[in-house]
Amino acid sequence: MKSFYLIACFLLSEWVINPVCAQLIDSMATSETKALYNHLVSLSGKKIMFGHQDDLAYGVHWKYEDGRSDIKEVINDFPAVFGWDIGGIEHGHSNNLDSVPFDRMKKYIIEAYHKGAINTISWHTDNPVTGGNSWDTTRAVKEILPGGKHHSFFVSWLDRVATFLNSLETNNGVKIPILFRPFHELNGGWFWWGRPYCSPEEYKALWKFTIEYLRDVRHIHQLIYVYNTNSFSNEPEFTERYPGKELADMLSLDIYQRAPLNASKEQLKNSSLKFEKQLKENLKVVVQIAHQDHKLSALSETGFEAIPVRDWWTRVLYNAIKDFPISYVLVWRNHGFMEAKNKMHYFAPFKGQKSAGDFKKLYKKKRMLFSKATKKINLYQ
Ligand code: BMA
Repeated sequence: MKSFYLIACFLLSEWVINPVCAQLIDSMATSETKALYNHLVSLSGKKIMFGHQDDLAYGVHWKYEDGRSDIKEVINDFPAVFGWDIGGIEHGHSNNLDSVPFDRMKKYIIEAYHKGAINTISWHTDNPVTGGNSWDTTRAVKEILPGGKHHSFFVSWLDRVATFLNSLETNNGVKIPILFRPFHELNGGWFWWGRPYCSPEEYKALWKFTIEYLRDVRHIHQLIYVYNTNSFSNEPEFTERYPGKELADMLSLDIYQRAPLNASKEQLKNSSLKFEKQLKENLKVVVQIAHQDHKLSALSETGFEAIPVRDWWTRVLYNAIKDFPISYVLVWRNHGFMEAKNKMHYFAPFKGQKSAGDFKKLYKKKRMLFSKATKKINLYQ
């Protein structure tokens, strides 16, 4: 059996995860979590799931209407991956930082599970030293590590995270597996846990403490841990803060295409070329390191705000990712009009949006998976 797997891997792609060596870092993971992980391992190199942040909660022109989804209104199917953010849970707030009520989020997460799809959670946590938000870059990491002045306060925050994650369960008491992506975009300079505000050792210590606290102290066994950087210039930048293969299950990248508002055709073309090039270069590093350490990989956040390019999905995004054995690609939230910035803020198409026709083409690609297909696979069994 082993040699069969090895040959199969070799034929597929040199970077596909080797199923013989792949193992969750939590040896006590629940059976549903193990099943999900095993499915992700066997789908690697064959399929890429499509994901969308806050998909069930709101869209560009609506909020909290049961059964709605901007994606569904374009392709008559839901995403295979649903992204959520629990920033605010650390205080026991009733809404997250983007004003999604946690009780609704919980309902959506359970709904997504029953759809046979996957849930992933990030945590835009406030700064535990100042009480400012994630973007308050006052140094804090050192202070919240064991021995630090704010350590026990930070642990009280982790307790709220643990309680929320543990509350995500079905009526039958099945704990819902979650791809958990804390302290994300770690090499950027915008969050308090970012590269300029802590040493690699401090970041790694924060990661290790968090994982061990949730897993070994709070006995949460339904998490798949996702290490995440923003786009990077070279491999050392990607691996500098990597906590090691005993402490992550999936390696992932966040990268966005950007262009000036009302960019000319020429500017859009150039920005697409630049984005595609960087995305490919970065993914190559991510999947190589993932392969080497027998980890899954993903494009955990991407998009082009307000999708100004009609055929962006197939010509730019799909072209760039199709040859990489990533588990999923997730686009960020469809907030709609942002008054403070006087611009539209959305990353998935909606009915009538310029790129909706091209998104239907993406939906038809054999390599892409949405929720009707994942339901058939039975990811949790
Ligand atoms: C950013 C923007 C913000 C939001 C944050 C967390 O990319 O969408 O509006 O608050 O993510 O979801």
